[in-house]
Amino acid sequence: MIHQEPDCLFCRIVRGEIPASIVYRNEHVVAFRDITPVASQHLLIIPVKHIVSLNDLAAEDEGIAGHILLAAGIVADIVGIRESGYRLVFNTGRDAMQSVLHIHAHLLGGNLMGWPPFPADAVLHR
Ligand code: DGP
Repeated sequence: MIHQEPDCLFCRIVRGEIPASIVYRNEHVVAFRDITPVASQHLLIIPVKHIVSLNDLAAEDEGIAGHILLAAGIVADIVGIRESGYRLVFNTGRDAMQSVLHIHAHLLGGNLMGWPPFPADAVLHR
């Protein structure tokens, strides 16, 4: 039995209790459109298993981590950005402004992006 949390927003999307625009799923991951897109194509790829963040990945989750990465190319193909390019972002913790505590990869593309991804006047912690 895969671990899930009853009240986790993304676990509820996995279980179909909250509607989402799902573009791909297999037994390990689900990919759906972000409700507040910040790029022309903005998908979230999440594991079926409830894992809070990258910090909480255990050695036994090695396969899940791989399935998230493998899904990125598949989902990019489905939404038509595999060749034009895309970015995969795992917001983790406070400074990265992670807001949903179920690990998710943001798949971003469909338009030219800047680098670095933070404002030029950002205060750097040294
Ligand atoms: P983060 O800030 O990295 O934790 O990203 C969480 C993302 O989840 C954010 O871009 C908005 C998205 N999101 C929040 N609630 C929902 C929802 O109910 N449905 C969908 N599709 N996306 C959501």
